[in-house]
Amino acid sequence: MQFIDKVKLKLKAGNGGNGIVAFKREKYNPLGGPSGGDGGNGGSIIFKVDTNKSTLLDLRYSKMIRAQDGENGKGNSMYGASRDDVIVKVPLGTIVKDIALDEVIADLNTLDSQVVICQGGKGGKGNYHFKSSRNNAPDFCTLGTPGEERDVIIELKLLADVGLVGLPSVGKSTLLSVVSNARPEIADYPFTTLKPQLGMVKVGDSSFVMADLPGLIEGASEGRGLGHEFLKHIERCRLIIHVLDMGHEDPINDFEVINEELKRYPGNLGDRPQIVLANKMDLDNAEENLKAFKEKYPDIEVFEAITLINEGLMPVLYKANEMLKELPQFPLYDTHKTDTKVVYKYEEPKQFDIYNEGNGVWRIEGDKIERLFLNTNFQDDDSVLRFSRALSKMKVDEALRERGCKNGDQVFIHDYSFDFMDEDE
Ligand SMILES: Nc1nc2c(ncn2[C@@H]2O[C@H](COP(=O)(O)OP(=O)(O)OP(=O)(O)O)[C@@H](O)[C@H]2O)c(=O)[nH]1
Ligand SMILES: [Mg+2]
Repeated sequence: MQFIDKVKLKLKAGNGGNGIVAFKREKYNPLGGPSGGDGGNGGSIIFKVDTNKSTLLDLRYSKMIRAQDGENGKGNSMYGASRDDVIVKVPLGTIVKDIALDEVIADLNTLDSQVVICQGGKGGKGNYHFKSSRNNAPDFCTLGTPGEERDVIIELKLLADVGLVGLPSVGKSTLLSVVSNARPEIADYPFTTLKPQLGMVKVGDSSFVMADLPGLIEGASEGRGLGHEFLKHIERCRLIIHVLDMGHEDPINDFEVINEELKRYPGNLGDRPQIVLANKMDLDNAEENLKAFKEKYPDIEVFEAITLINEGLMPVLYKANEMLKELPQFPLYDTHKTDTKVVYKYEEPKQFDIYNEGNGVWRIEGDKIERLFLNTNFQDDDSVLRFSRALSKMKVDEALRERGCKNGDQVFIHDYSFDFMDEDE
């Protein structure tokens, strides 16, 4: 299970300042000499890994990052000021893709990774520089070179930090929905959630990724209720929030059943750090059940909540955040390199989903299709042709038609849209 966080940015390094032409005018040296100084260098834009970051959230709001231009040279052979580089701090596991070049230009996958993404321009030379025995009054200078400019897509691949674990219908999806921007399906029947859902949770200045996992049942470790399938996801989470429905008949038993399944799973997920969350404290029996739980497990810290109305959850999030700081990171992903392109091992991506947004507007989402989209340079006809061929190979048109998409309807993939043209009509 991977969470792909994606941000599109414009980057512009500073231009180099221009050299200038100037001559000294001194009292005892009326002819003077060339004295135009050099321009300063423009600032570069550098991406640097910062282990305190685990998300791209703070970049999401900056559409453009630019470094300052170098100052022009001055008289008296004085340099113009060079400008500081802009250091953009990103989480480990960030890759930077240049949209126009259509390739990955940086892969910040080690703790000390630091890459110049846009080189600042060099300052030009003032005429002072060009003084020679043959020309002691040069009247020319050079201009600064422009700073590099790029449109990039920044992507982060990471695993969930926290997994929500518990029996079906205890309120896991409800929890994710109130603490993050994820919108999982919520209903009072078991196995509402069949696939993990991820959301970004912000706590103070930090944030972490929370995974809403399908409910577990007794026998899961032997495969009951898609058990292995579901338990597998928990393996990738550093911390478990064990959610209990305190309105149930016997939450102590529920708690033990789940822990037993975790323990039985190969690799012993029973060792994974847990936070115990007593949910649905609004229900009858809840207080009584909680009391019994605390008597049975006096050493376990229990957090009480009514997730439905977002009550009691802040302390849980803070606790999770604190614990995560101490817990080791798992390796982010396996990579192997071929030439300059970086290839990531994905789980087999889902082809695509089609959403009907009404009024003849449709949206297509899906890992594979979105990657295709990102790899397409829409300024380039060949590239666009390749894109549309790939779409037809994935039978996107057919799927759209089946869902009721009509000629002239608008279909969106990311912020790109095209008019639906059904050739069969
Ligand atoms: N009374 C009460 N009901 C809650 C609370 N939290 C969640 N629920 C309800 O419990 C039911 C199940 O919630 P979900 O969030 O779908 O449960 P889940 O754990 O994700 O369930 P599965 O996906 O099936 O494993 C829903 O009807 C929720 O509205 C709570 O604090 N109090
Ligand atoms: Mg659910």
